[in-house]
Formats: sequence, structure tokens, C-alpha cells
Amino acid sequence: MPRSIIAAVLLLLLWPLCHHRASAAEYVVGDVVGSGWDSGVNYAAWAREHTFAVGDVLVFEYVSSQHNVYEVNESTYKSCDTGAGGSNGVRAMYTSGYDTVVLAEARAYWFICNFPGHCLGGMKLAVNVSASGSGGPSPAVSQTQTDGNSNSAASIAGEGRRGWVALGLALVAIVLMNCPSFAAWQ
Ligand SMILES: [Cu+2]
Repeated sequence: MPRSIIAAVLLLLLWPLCHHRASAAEYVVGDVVGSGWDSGVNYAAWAREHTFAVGDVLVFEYVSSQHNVYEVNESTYKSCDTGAGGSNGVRAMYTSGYDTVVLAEARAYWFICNFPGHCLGGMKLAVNVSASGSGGPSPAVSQTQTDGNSNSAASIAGEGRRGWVALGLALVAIVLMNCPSFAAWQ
């Protein structure tokens, strides 16, 4: 079978993976462009109206002089107390006013505003992120890349097939680089 046919078949097999990632959703927290992250919004209700999967993106839009976004652990989310140093239970801090947070793992995420009183006033968001629906094309791709870099994969493939393996890996790389959401997915 000519390599060009194999290349075409591989591309056809890989496009759905790309398409799957391209479907990752981006949510403006609070649904208001520019100021969706603000005091006086019921973020529990907002979170209930959406479902979040691995690869989805939260965009926090707010006036940076009035709010910020701290990703925290559950106890800090509940207490709203980041301690005297402002870092107790804090996993990440965002302060730009336009912060994109990739939900890269299937777990709960907790966010608060760390301006005095804002979290206690209800400016806090908890989301549950589920594994992506189809059971994990993303790990499959990672596996392919990992195997391709190891000696065992090459020896299993055999001398004569080494060229095709390389061709396949090159195609995987090309497809991934052309996936619009690949950077976000990472
Ligand atoms: Cu605030």
C-alpha cells in the first residue's frame, strides 16, 4: 500500500480527535462580557446552568482595580480566609481583569475574589469538571506520542515499519498543531 494512502487514512482517523477538542466550550463567568465577575451575582446558580468538561475554559472578566480571581482549595472557598499572607489554600492568582482558566483536570475547582469582603459577600464560584464525554481521545493521543518517543515502540514496529511509524507521528503532530484549541487544551 502506498504511503500516500496510509497518510490519508491516518488523517481521516485523526481529524475526529481534533474536532473533539475544537468543541471545548469557553464560558464567560457570569455571562456578562467585561464585567461578568462582579459582586452581587449568584454564581452557584450560574454554575448550575452549565456543565463543564475537561478542556473547557472559564473567562473571568472584571475591573482589575475592583476584583481579582484566586483559585483556592475547598476549605478556603468555604472560609473565604486566605490568611494574613493572602496565600492560605491558594492554588493560583489572576489579576488581569481578563483571565482565562483552562479546566484541565476532572475535579472540583473553587474560585473566590480576594478583595476584602467580596468572597464573604458571595463572590465565589465552584465548578465540577467531568472527564470529556467520549472517554478520552486526549489520553490516547498522548499515549501515541509517548510510545513514539520510546525505543520499545520502534522495536515492536520493526525495522521495515519504522518509516511508517515516523510518518504517522509526523501526521499526528501536524494535526495537533492545526487544532484550533490545542493550545488551550494543553
Ligand atoms: Cu471582588
